[in-house]
Formats: sequence, structure tokens, C-alpha cells
Amino acid sequence: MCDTCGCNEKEGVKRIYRIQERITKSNEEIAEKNRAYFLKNGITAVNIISAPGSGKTTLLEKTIEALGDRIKIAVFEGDIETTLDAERIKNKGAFAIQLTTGGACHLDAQLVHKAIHEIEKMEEPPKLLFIENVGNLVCPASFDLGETLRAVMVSVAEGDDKPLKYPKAFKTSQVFIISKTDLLPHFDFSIEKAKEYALSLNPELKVFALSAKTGEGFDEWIAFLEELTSS
Ligand SMILES: Nc1nc2c(ncn2[C@@H]2O[C@H](COP(=O)(O)OP(=O)(O)OP(=O)(O)O)[C@@H](O)[C@H]2O)c(=O)[nH]1
Ligand SMILES: [Mg+2]
Repeated sequence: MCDTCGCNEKEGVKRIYRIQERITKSNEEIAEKNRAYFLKNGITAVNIISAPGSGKTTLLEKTIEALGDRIKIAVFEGDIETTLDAERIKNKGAFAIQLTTGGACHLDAQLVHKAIHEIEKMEEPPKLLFIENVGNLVCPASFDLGETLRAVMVSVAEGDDKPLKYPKAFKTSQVFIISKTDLLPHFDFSIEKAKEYALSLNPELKVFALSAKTGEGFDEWIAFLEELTSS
């Protein structure tokens, strides 16, 4: 019992853990359904996680420009509010659905499941599905969406220490994208250090350093996506 206000702190903490367990379990069950759907329909689903403004939508715009005429691409756009990002994607000619969380700082498997019902209406399912998560390096890391692959992105303007400060996003991803490399002359960001920190958490990470503005490093990213969707 707390001396200050009389609350039962231990019981409160236990209750929070029980609620968290229930949320996680129900998310995992739906994520497995999403994963099974992607597998059955030959869809490679890439969940992109980063802080706000790291360049997720810009990366997707450029990726659609480079690949859209060869590979059918769809995008689920996660945001707290607005349909701005989905409109940007549609302007590039790809199928896009905006998922607004109405305040939640991450997408969850249920929201993605609802959007799957929309892609079921497409004449031909996409081969490559990008899921742009809500801009946030913390909460999205804890929610499996049933994706095939998770990519975490950090821009040069954010600092090379981010892998160490937000480890879960790096431990649960298979790809690490360092974006906005055209800004390297203006920031004290070391690509080597960022890579070293990320790989110390997860040695399996595949690392890309690229600029959507200049196109530097983009060929490797596109080749990777082609390989990923070729089987
Ligand atoms: N210099 C430079 N700027 C970039 C690059 N990529 C994106 N930007 C800029 O960064 C800003 C944010 O880009 P977005 O693509 O909207 O970022 P986001 O991660 O989708 O943002 P949220 O969806 O709000 O989390 C925009 O002003 C882009 O023009 C890049 O490679 N170099
Ligand atoms: Mg965006």
C-alpha cells in the first residue's frame, strides 16, 4: 500500500501487465492471419518503421517510380490523422489505403487486417505491399502486423546513436535504412558508427544507406526488392 495516497501500487502494476498480455496475444493471433494471407497470395509485405519525417513516404514514392511498371505495388499508409501520405502514393500511380489510428502511436494487426479486405477487391493482388507505420521509433516495434519483413529507418539528421537508444526497433527488424545521405556534409552523423551500433544489437540486419533526393544508394535498394519479390 502506498503511504502517500493509499493506492495499491503492486496490484495496479499486475493489472497493467495482465491487460498488456491480453492486447499482445490478441494482436499476435490476427498478425498470424495476416501473415497466412500474404503467404497464400504471394505478397511480400514490408513494414517500415521510423521517427516522424525520416523520409518513409518519399522513399516509397521513389521506389514506385523505379519499380512500379515492373512490380505491382500497394501501400498501407499509417498516420494518426490526415490522408496526405496516401494521396502522395496515389499520385505516383500505386494503390494506397490510408489507415488513420485516431491517436494511437502505431499500427496494429487488426487495422492491417481491415485494409487486407480492401486489397482483396483488387483485380490482381500486389506482389509488393509496403506498410508505412506511424512515425515513431518506439511503439510500432512492439506490434507484429504479420509482415514478411520489417525495415527500420533513421535519417542522417536524427543522429547515429539512434540504434542504441531505440533498440527494440533494430532487434525486431531485418533491414536498416539510413536515409537522407545527401545531408551528411551538414550533420555529425557517422554511417560506420550507426551500422556498428545497429549490428551490435542485430548482426543479421541488412543495411542500406541512400538518398531519395539524389538517388545515391538507390540501385542497391531496388535490386534488393527485386530479389525479394522474385521467388
Ligand atoms: N534532403 C533530403 N530530404 C529528404 C529525403 N527524403 C525525404 N526528405 C524530406 O524529408 C521530409 C519528410 O519526408 P517524408 O517522406 O514525408 O517523411 P515520413 O517519414 O514519411 O514522415 P511521416 O509520415 O510524417 O512520419 C520531406 O520534406 C522530404 O522532402 C532525402 O533523401 N534527402
Ligand atoms: Mg509519411
